[in-house]
Amino acid sequence: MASDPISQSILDLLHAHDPEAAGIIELETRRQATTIELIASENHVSPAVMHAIGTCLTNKYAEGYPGMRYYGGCVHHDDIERLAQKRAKELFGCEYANVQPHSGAQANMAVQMALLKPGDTFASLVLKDGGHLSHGMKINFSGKYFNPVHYPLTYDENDPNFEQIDYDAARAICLEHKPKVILCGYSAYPRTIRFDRFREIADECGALLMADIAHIAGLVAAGVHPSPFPHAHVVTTTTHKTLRGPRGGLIMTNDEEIKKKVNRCLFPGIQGGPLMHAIGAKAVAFGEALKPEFKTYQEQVVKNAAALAKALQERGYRICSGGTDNHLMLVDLQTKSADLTGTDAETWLEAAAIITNKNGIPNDPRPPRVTSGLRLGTPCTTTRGMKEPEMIRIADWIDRVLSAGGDEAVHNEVREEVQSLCADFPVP
Ligand code: DSN
Repeated sequence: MASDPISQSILDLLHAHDPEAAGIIELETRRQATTIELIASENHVSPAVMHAIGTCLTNKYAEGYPGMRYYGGCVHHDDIERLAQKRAKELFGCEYANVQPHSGAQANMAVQMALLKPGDTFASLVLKDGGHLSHGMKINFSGKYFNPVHYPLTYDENDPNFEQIDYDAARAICLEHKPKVILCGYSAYPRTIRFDRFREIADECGALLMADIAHIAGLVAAGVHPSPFPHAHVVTTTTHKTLRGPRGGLIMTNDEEIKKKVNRCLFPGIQGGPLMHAIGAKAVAFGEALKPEFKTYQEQVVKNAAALAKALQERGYRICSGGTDNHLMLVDLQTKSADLTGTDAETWLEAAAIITNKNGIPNDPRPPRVTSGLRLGTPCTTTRGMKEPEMIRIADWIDRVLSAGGDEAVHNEVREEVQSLCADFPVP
């Protein structure tokens, strides 16, 4: 039941060849079609991107970079990688792009290895406030081999910037610790990032500015969030979140010396053969993102997030920082019921065909496996063509499920309604 005929014929072929694997993939196709996906870091790619990643480009070793490979037979691989680079540079308005990172974490690792020596200090937002594992978590490479110091959010409820980046405190911490790199860009931060402000701080303390725009890349490409260029010295991203490409990473810079170091650190520093099928699909996705429809899509992503946040607020849920400027929001479940945890909310909503992820909220009293929050995002629902009226229905379903607790009858009732909406808004 894939929604385009080519995907269906590929599934049919797979069924004839390997029914066991095909059966599992078919079930996942059905799961995606019949649930509402609110995980902020996911998206539904176009059939063109989906097919590009399933091509013969996967057959080839192409270690090295275009024109400088360690294997013969790379002529078309050079062309597809150059095309992906050219489109990435046009999309983000920068001089150099490395399209080879297998993921955002690999991209971050390559940049950190390029700009820092073991033991060097860098500044970032801590994971529990919305950062990422690769931004200095103690058991991640970034926290083991380097010395992260963390800048805070504003934790004073009476401050108009409550739960937003405290730029003055960030400046003070950076001036005190003199990090070599300041890292901005986050995984669970609903507000606009002031790249210009971070660059001022970086200049003042002699640091380089690194922006990880994995979550907001699509918004940046479409001009609905300020660009990290020209402020950041180096920018990393994933390609599969709001950017709506295949799973993978991307590194960009305007600085030739940084480009050289980063390229060497990525290959041969931490990666071997690039995933050329993913690079082919990145080229296709970047081509889509250069079209005017992509801007309209991203504008709607932001409008939908605002509508969902407002509808939840009207139903008694506190949205951290008071709202959202981008594609995601953090819902403080404690304001609905003191006993309600992120784990329960995620489980009950999944039973009702609404897929979310539990997420810590700033100053969360509960541990990360439990949490007091949900992170919700609108990239997937918007890709399916849903707009503000559907966001209000979704808020209503969320409230019904969470108010009913573990009541299975309510889960079943809501699931039927959700599935009926899904049928009207097919996955591409
Ligand atoms: N795991 C991703 C997310 O969900 O935000 C970050 O890489």
